[in-house]
Amino acid sequence: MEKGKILLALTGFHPQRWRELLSAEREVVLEPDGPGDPSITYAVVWKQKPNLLSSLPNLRAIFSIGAGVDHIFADPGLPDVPIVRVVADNLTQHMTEYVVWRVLDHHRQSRHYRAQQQKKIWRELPQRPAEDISVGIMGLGNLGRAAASVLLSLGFAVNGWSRTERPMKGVSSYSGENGLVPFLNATDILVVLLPLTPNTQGIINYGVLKELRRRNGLGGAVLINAGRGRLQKDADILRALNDGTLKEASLDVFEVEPLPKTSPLWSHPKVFVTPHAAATSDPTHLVPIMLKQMAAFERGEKLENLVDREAGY
Ligand code: NDP
Ligand code: OXD
Repeated sequence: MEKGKILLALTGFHPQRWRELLSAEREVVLEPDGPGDPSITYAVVWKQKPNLLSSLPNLRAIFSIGAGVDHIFADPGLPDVPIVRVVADNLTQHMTEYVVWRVLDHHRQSRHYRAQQQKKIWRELPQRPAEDISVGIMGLGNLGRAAASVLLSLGFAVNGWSRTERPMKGVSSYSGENGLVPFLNATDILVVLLPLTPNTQGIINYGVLKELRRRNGLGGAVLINAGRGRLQKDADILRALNDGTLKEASLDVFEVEPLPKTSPLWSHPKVFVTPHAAATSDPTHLVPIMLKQMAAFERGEKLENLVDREAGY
């Protein structure tokens, strides 16, 4: 197979470093040479412009620079070529750090200690054992399982929910629509690591939050979302925080990003906001994996980490 060009089509990411690294092995362009450009064989993308890829007659595969691919499926003219997503130790490690950081922050009552510090109050709060807290991971995939195993090693009880059955040692696993309510009823801290698909859009709504367990020593249920913003309904989260359905939330993703300055989530005392930064795609780690995959594909080997088009992730 002949080496073709890579089209690097990134929105919201600076292409410079990706381009430099990809160019070490292949020619990279930021725009096709007009519609129907036959020289492009791969596209490396984040939120590519609609219908940009459909015009490329020799496109062999699309590479997402992230683990999520909803940004690719948003293209109404998506061509029928394989889509590869990111599965990489570096990204997984970052996500595990984020999840463990946020779980421990809520578990060890950071918000209360910060408030006490501001008032110079010296008062020890009760310490609950981690084993009394159930962390429920919604989306027990590559990232969810990695986070689950570290949480287990810290002593937390861990539940997992997935589309198909995903047994994991030490984790109480639930699956499918029928498993959702039992999973929520057994969960104190809900960690969302789902992909955004037509089936998961808006899933984090008031009704779902109402099902969370709140009879633990935490003093209420906690939501941590590092999956995608459109999995959640921001207004429902605010309602749940304001009426006590939720005790606190850590949100890395939002229905609209960047989170509009007018959003009450910014200044809500029970909310911790990060700007979609839980696990950033680092080209230094990801480009060598992509180049290796392209070379293997051209030797006739199978592409890895392929997206299931029907499932949407
Ligand atoms: P995976 O595909 O490995 O895992 C997805 C998990 O979600 C699987 O367990 C899957 O079930 C489950 N799932 C999918 N649809 C449903 C459904 N309808 N009902 C129940 N469970 C469902 O993805 P990753 O773990 O690699 O990544 C997860 C998501 O994290 C990405 O899609 C992306 O949106 C987000 N992300 C966010 C980042 C950030 O910085 N905030 C960084 C990286 C990723 P099954 O196991 O049965 O297939
Ligand atoms: C991803 C992301 O999907 O960074 O990798 O959101």
